[in-house]
Amino acid sequence: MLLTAEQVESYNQQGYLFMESAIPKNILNKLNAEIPAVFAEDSPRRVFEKDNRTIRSIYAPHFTNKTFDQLKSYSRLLNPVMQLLNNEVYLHQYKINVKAGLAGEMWNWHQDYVYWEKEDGIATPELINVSIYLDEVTEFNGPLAIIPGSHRLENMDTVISGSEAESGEAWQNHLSVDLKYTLDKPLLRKLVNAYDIVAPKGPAGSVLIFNPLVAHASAPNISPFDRKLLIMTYNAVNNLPQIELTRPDFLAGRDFNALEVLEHEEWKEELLEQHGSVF
Ligand code: 6CS
Ligand code: FE
Repeated sequence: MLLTAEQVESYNQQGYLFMESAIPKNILNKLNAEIPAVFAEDSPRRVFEKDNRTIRSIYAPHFTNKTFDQLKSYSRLLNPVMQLLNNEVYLHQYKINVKAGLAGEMWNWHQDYVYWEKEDGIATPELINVSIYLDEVTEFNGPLAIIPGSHRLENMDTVISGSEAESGEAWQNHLSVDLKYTLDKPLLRKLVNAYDIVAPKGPAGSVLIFNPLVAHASAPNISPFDRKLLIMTYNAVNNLPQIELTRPDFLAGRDFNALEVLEHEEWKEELLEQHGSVF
């Protein structure tokens, strides 16, 4: 499955592409069935909210789970990524942001690329974020908010806040509610006046692809329902980190081999069942 010319153009113009219910139900159920086991793993890959008991994110779920590992090569996701980057890719980062019901904190306005440039030495923004809505996303459970078109402003002035490592690991303020690189109010006022804000809502199984330079944020979750977003970040194979990576392998991938589209038999059959064809 490849994107249409209109979808490619829309992504290039807007910096994001929303595809409602793009993941077949059977595969979505397969992913969600793995969540309890992955959440139960005690590991530094499991990051908590400030309350130290609500899970904020799970990084690199594919390290220990075959289903999440297979997903990175799933044709419906990997083909459009290679099409948009016009390149082969490897996985730079993989996470599940939980945004738990009544407890999931906000994500301040930021660009993703500045973290991968400054902390992982990736020289160009030839990366793509592919997110899958594991839960329904509504206006109440903290949808990802995007300023469409902001990616075309290249790297915006970011505010660098917080010392390297007040407590714990240096990378904690790359992932917490107190982000290290954020966008300040005067710049955000300019951007929102020029481009507005969108927050694509939709059923579980929807896919949101977004550019690593697009300004985005999300509010706390005031609904009693989780808003789990699975996000895989692919990087072009000719855009490898230019430094000796210092962040953990669950934040900055070390396997630079180009990913191949794997038509997992059991997944194909399920597509057949669900959609009557594999497309
Ligand atoms: O530091 C990182 O790699 C992560 N931090 C943020 C705020 N977004 C990109 C990425 O997930
Ligand atoms: Fe982000």
